Amino acid sequence: MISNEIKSLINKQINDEIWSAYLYLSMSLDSYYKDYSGAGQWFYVQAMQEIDHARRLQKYLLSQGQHVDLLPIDGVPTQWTSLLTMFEDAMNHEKAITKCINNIVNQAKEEQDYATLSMLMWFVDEQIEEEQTALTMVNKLRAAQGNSCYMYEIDKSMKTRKYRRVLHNRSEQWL
Ligand code: OFO
Repeated sequence: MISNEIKSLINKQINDEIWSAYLYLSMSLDSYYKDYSGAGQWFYVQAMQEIDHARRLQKYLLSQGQHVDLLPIDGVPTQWTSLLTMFEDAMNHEKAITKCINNIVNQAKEEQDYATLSMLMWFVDEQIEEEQTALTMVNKLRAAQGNSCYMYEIDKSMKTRKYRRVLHNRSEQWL
């Protein structure tokens, strides 16, 4: 059974993951508004994946006999001056999320809570990918500054991103 401290950290992390989804949905909508439909698709997929992250944490709390207390969702920015600033914000956000995950890992280590540590390793690996993906996009967009043809190609390539639901058990059920 997990401690109250771990429960409340995971509960807060669920809120952070859902806030991430809200942030990326906002980025998606701002992209579509500015006719960057590739970036719109890319951020939409990202938003859906964040909901999956929240769901994974919810499933873990339930498995530990805990109630999931959904917290209020704060507002998000709604406009960005460029795709580059959008992706820079996304990259910085992912770095902040990594810190939150590491914070829970540290607490679980301190409590010798191996079940939570095991569950969190998926998130540790996921954050490596999340940060790296955002950094790659930032680097591409920095290189494309002032080159509209290259920007067009980058946006087009982002449109190929597809949502693949993160499954949580072998029978491929949601919970
Ligand atoms: Fe859930 O990884 Fe991004 O925020």
